[in-house]
Amino acid sequence: MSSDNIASVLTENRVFPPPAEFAARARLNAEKLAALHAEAQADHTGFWAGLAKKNLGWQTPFTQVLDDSAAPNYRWFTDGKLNASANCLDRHLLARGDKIAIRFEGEKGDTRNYTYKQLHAEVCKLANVLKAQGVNKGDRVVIYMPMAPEAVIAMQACARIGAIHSVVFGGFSASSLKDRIEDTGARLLITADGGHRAGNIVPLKKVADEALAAGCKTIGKVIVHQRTSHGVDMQAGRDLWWHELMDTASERCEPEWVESEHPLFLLYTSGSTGKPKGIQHSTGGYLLGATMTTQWVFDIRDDDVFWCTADVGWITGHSYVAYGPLANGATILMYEGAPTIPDAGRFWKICQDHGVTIFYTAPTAIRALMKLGEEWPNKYDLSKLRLLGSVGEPINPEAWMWYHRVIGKERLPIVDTWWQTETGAIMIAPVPGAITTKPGSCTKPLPGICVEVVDEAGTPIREQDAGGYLVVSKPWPSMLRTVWGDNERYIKTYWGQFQNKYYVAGDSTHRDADGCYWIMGRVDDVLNVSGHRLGTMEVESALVSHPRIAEAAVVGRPHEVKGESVFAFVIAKGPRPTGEEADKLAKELRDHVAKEIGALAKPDDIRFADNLPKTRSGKIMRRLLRSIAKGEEITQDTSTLENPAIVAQLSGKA
Ligand code: 6R9
Repeated sequence: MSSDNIASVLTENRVFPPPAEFAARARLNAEKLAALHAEAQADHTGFWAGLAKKNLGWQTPFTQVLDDSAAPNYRWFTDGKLNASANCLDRHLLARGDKIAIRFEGEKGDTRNYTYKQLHAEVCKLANVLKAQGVNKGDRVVIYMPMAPEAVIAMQACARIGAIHSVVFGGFSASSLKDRIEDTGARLLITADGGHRAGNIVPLKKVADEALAAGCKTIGKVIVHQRTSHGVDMQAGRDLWWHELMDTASERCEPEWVESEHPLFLLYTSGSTGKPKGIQHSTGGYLLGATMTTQWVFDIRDDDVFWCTADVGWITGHSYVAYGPLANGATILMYEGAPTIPDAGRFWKICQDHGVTIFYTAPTAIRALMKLGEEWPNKYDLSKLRLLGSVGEPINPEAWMWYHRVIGKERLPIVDTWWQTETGAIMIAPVPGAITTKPGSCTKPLPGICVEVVDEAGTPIREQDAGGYLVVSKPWPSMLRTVWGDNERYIKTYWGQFQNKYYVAGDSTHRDADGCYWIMGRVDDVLNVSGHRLGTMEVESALVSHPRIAEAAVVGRPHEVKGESVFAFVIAKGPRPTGEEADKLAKELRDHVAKEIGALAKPDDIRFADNLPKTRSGKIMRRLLRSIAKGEEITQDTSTLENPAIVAQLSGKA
C-alpha cells in the first residue's frame, strides 16, 4: 500500500453500523456473534468440533478434534471420514434437488443453469470417467480450465474419488503450467480447447500442449472440454474429448470416503523466495472453514444468488465458488469473461439479469469500474443486491466509499475480508449483521480465529492503536497443512520467524483503539498486482532467463487501479541500451515475462541501468529502488552504496 493510502486509512474515521433492516434478518446479530466468540474463547477445540458435527456430513464421525503432537503440522478431526463432494451435492438432493446450483453466463451472452440434481449427475459422470482413466485416491489431477461450470465439475469430481486437484489459473503460461504439473506429479490433466476473454480466445489446449512437450512425464491422459470449438490438435492415445467420455459414463458414483486430513487440493502461490509453493489443504478442516465463513460473513440464505467474481484458479474461487456456497446449498453465479465486454456495464447488467444478491469482488475491479464512471451501474437495477464484499488486497477508503454509495446505494453492508491461500478461508472480516464497518478496515477476527499483532521479537503488542506483524496464535481447521513435497519449507516460511509459536501471515497490520485491523500490506518481497500474488524473485528469474539480460531487480510501484504494478530495473549484457533499442528490448522483455510466467506478471516499467544499487556486502538496496520507482526525491543515505553515482541513472536522470 502506498504511503498516501496508509495516511488516508489511518486518518479514516467514518463508521457504518450494520443497517437495521439487514441486522434484523441476519443469521448473526451482535448478540449471537458475541455468544460464538465466548464459546470459542472458553473452549477453542470444542467450539470447532461442535461446528464440524453440526455443519458437515460425516460418514464416520470423528472422536479426536485436534492432534497437535507434530505441531506445527496440525491435524483436525483425524479419525473422521467424509467426502467433500457428497457434502456439496448429495446432501442437498432431497431438499434442494431442483434448486439451481450454478447459473452460468459466458462473455458472448450464452447461459446455462445446473440444478443440484444435474450438477450431481455431471460430477458423478466425470468421476467415473476419471476412475476409468486410472485415477485413484491420492493421485493428482491438474485442472487448467476457463471459468465455466466444467471447472467446478472437474474439481468436485476429483474430490468425489479422493483425487487431489490442483487448479492452475488459465492466465498462466506454458512454463508456469509445466512447473506446477511437475511439482504435483499429476497423472492426468483436464483442460479445454480454449476460453473466452475480452473478445479473444485463450488458447488453453495449445498452451497445455507446449507445457507437455517440455516435460510433464507423469501425465498419461489429457481430457479436453470443448468450449470454443476453434479447432485444436488432439494427440492420439493421450488426448480425449470430455463430451465423448461423458456420453457413456454412468450418473452413479459412490463417493470415496476419505480421512478428514486427506488432501483435497494443492494450490500454488508465490512467496518471497524460490518457486511457487504447493499449498496443501485438507478435506474436513478446509471444508468446515469454507462452510462456516460463507454463513458468517456472507450471511448465506436459500434465496440468495451469490456471485464471487474470482477465477477458480485462485483460492477465492476455491472457497467461495467451488466449495463454500455449494456446501451450504446456495445458488452461485459464474461468469466467463472480462468486466468491460461489450461495455463497462457488464458486471452490473449481470447482477440485474441474474438477480444477484451477494456480490464479492476485488478492490482492483472496483477501482477500474469506478474510473469508468457511475453512469454505468446507474443504468441497471441493482435492487436485489443485499451484501457487498471485497478481497485480495487492501481497499482504499475512496474505493470503499464509491462501492458503498454507487453500488450499495448507501444501504448495503460491505464485508472487507482478509485471508490468504494458506488460511483456506476468511479470517478477519465484519459479520455484516453485527459489526460496525470502517472504510479500509477488515475489522475483527471471526469466532475461533486467534489473531495477534507482534513486534520484531515476537512479543504481542497489547496496547490498542498499534502496528506490527500479523500472526495467528492458535491452529484453525482450514489452515494449510504443509507445502507439497517440502515440509521444511512449510515450517520455515510460516512458523520459523517466531520459533513455531505463531503462524506468520507475511502482512503487517495496524490495530486501532476499537480493535479493528487495518492491513498495511506484505512485509516480504511479495507484490500484489491486481490482487494477484507475485514474488519479485519470480519476475527477476524470468527476466534474467532472457539471453540479453545480466541482472534484474523488481519492486512494486503504487498503481491507481492495480494497487501495485511491476517495476523492473534491468542490467543488459554489453552496453546499456538507450533510445529505440531500449524500447525494443523492453517490449521483448515484457513478452518474455508473459511467456515465462503469464501476462499478469508483465512489468509496466522497465528501466535499463549500468548497475544496481548495492551495499558493499553485495545486497541490492530495494528500499532505494522502491523510492526511485515511486519517483520520490531520494533523501535516503546512499553513502553505504558501493556505487552511489548509480542513483541518478536509476532515477532516469543520467
Ligand atoms: C484471499 C487471497 C493473500 C494476500 C494477503 C494480503 C492480501 C487479501 C486482503 C488483503 C488487505 C484484504 N489481502 N485480502 N489485504 N485486505 N481484505 O487474496 O489470497 O491470493 O493468497 O493473497 O493478499 O497481503 O497476505 P492470496
